[in-house]
Amino acid sequence: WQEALAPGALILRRFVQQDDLVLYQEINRIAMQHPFIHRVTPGGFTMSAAMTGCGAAQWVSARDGYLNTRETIALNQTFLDLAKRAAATAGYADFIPDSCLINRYAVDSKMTLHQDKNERDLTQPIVSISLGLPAIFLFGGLMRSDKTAKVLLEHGDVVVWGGASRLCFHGILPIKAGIHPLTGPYRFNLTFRQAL
Ligand code: MD3
Ligand code: FE
Repeated sequence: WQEALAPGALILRRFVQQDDLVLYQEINRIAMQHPFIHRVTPGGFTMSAAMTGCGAAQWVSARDGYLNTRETIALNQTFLDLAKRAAATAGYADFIPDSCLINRYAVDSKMTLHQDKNERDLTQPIVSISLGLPAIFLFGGLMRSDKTAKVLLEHGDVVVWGGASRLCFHGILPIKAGIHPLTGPYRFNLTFRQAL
């Protein structure tokens, strides 16, 4: 059950639904070692979504670029296998992620329009996994002012962002209140990247 969102962007609906419990447990295991933090943007704003992660490149209250001032947790095999399987399904057979960033959204948390361009090799895609409460994703163009499309991302959905979509502006509208059977009052998003 997959569809193209834009050139280079493929949504794999419910791709990880069967794996949701193990993913959620792994998120909690990571967060026990590295609690979720609210990052401060280059402009000085504290982000409403909290972040942790595993793998080589992690943000640690960074104002610019990836920072690595804490010992990182290895990318586990479950994460690696799912991310590689999703990328291969979308045509990226040689995706080798080295990092996973995990965002946690409570009610009203959002992510304003931005580009992901800190990764070294922008020919590598980003694989994103959504768990828990649904979100409305905003997907724009190569300029911030470009018109955006809205896409509903739900529990278990995976999106592979590569090619012409890799540098598109994107964001998340404020999360609506709700209780998800697995994650309670939160939405989680995992992004797999080859950052370094
Ligand atoms: C499109 N996260 O962590 S995931 C981020 O739901 C981020 O937490 C959002 O944007 C979230 O940087 C959106 C979907 C996503 C991730 C990376 C992209 C879409 C993308 C990179 C390029 C284009
Ligand atoms: Fe992003």
